[in-house]
This record gives sequence, C-alpha cells and structure tokens, in this order.
Amino acid sequence: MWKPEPALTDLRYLLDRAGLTRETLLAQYRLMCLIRAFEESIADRYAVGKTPVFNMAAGPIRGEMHLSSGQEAVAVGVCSLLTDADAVVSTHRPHHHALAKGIDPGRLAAEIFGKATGLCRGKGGHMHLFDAEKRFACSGIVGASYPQAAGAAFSFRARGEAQVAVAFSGEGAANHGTFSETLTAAALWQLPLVIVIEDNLYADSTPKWAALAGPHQSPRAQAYNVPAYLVDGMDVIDVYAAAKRAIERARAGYGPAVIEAVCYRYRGHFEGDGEDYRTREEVEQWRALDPITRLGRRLVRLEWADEATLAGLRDEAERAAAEAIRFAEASPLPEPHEALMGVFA
Ligand SMILES: Cc1ncc(C[n+]2csc(CCOP(=O)(O)OP(=O)(O)O)c2C)c(N)n1
Ligand SMILES: [Mg+2]
Repeated sequence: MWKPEPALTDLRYLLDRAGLTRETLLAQYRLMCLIRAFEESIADRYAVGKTPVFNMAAGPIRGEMHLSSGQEAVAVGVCSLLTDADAVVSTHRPHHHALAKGIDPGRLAAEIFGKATGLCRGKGGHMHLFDAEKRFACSGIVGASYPQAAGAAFSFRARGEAQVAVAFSGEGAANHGTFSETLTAAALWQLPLVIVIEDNLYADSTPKWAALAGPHQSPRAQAYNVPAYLVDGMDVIDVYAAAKRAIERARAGYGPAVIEAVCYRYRGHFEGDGEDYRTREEVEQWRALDPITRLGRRLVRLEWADEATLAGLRDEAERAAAEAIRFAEASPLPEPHEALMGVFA
C-alpha cells in the first residue's frame, strides 16, 4: 500500500485538505514516539527472567505479550480525531490504541505488570484493559471488537448523541463471522461505527495470502453498502485523512465505514515468537518505511521542525515511557483479600 512521497506542494495541499496543522503533526510525532518507547521498554522488562529458557510465567510481567511497534500511525491517525466521549474497542494488541486514546501511560504499565494501581487493579493484564473515563476496552478474543463497538454505537444513536465508536482489529479478525454480522446490522441501522482493519499481513504465523483469496478485506464492505478506504498504515497523514472522512460522516449520521490500513509489526506476533514464517530482509524492508521517521522527514521538509526539535520530542517521549515503567515497578501488587472483588460469577 506504499505510496510515493508527495512533492512539497502536494504535501501542503494534502495537509490543508485534511486540516492538519503543524501543532497536530508535532503532537502526532511525539505520541508515536511515546508508543514506540513504551512498547520497546515493555519488551525489555518482559524478557527479564524469561531467558535463556522462555517461560511465560517467569519475570516481572507474566502471561502472553503482543506488542505494536511499527503500527503506531494507525492508532494515532485515527484516535487524534476522537474525544474522550467517543468509544474505542481494541484487540489482543492494544497498547498503541490505549495510549493514542489518551490513557495514562503509568496506569497502563501498572496493569501490564499486574499491579494494584493498574487500570483494572492488576486483574486484567495486557490484553484486558478497560478505562470507563476514556471509553476504552479490549479483549483477547479475536473478532470481538466489532460487535462490542457496534453496541456502543447503537447506544450513542439511541440517545441521539453525536459520538462515534471505533473497532480496531487485525486483518485476520476480518475473516471471522463477526465482521459480516456486525456490518449487516450497522449498515441497516446506520450506526456511527468505524471499523479499522490493521492489516499487518500476518495473523500469528499465517500470512494473509494463505487465508484470503484476494489482496484485501475492505472491499467486502461494499456488499453491505458501507464505504471502504484503503490507506497506507505506515503514513499517519494518509490514515488521518481517511479517518477524518469516516469519522465525520459517522458523526453526522451517515452510518458506518471501514478503513483498511496496511502496516507491519516489527516484533513477533508475541514476545518469544521464533518468527520462522518471515525473513529478516522482509522486516528490514518494512522498517525502511518507518512511520515515525517518515513523519519526521516531512516535518523537516515543511520547515515545521528541525532535527533538534525532533530529538527533543523523542527524548521527552523516552522520559515519559521510563516514568510509566518506574511507576508500575514501584506500585504494590493487589492485596490477597481483593482477589474476588470486581469478579462476576
Ligand atoms: C476467537 C479467537 N480465535 C483464535 C484466537 C488465537 N489468536 C490470538 S491472536 C490471533 C491472530 C490474530 O491476527 P490478526 O487479527 O491479524 O491480528 P494481529 O495479531 O496481526 O494484530 C489468533 C488466531 C483468539 N485469541 N480468539
Ligand atoms: Mg494481522
């Protein structure tokens, strides 16, 4: 889905048309850097105690871990158009969406570490984040985000509120029945729902071509009378421009839309993944399209930032990520008597 770098005049036109200002682009750059620094720091801490023999139950962070490095532009491009009152339902790979939706990095890190100061008091862990204030939820069940977000969208519509609900998913999830079922109802009821397929070319170790008889999932939306936008998910401006259209039309009562953002995950499907289904060269080719580097280069071309400003924003993001991890590590574990609190049986 890579598109050639636009000429400077065209870039200015694209930004103008999307309503993207210098301030917004710098904020997006900083947020993408925060997400990258956060994910890489979690990867470092997750590895503690799990080498030389990988043991998921060992170390300060237990259980499975799915990180999003490389996919920052999708989360940031979409979520910078949302307010706290809009809803986001994410997946088993949720950290970039959570941070882009404005969730506090410290409380997110604490949840990942299973600490009492976490979003769910340490009971959810990395795949089960919930923040009522930021209207954010996710789950480890692939394909669950579609009907859950449709439920939020249904509620917004029933109350006559102008909020939208966004369902993030992987491209593997878009092959599940829930994709079809949700689009059927959402199109019929014209729900303010935006489905974002984060097409990172793999579902676990299964390449997309081995699971789909065609290049993309998004054209299926047309069968439900729902518009689809195919974008370069390694380009925050391309994502933002499509998301603006999808979100604005949903807010205005024109019903659901689907965005398919082609991107790439730099790390394994999960931490500890042997990654024998892809080559190092392939990963390096995609890294050359890095969304943070590309936005940085554009900011310099536009003379909206110089290298020193960008380095300052990267440092700031590194410090914020380190502070979040420090907060999580210093936080207490939940008390034993809390074990059954907030549990529904
Ligand atoms: C209903 C269900 N089936 C299978 C799984 C196991 N599983 C976890 S992640 C995953 C792959 C998902 O791929 P994709 O939707 O492309 O998301 P990505 O991991 O690439 O972000 C699978 C099969 C699951 N968690 N839930
Ligand atoms: Mg995938």
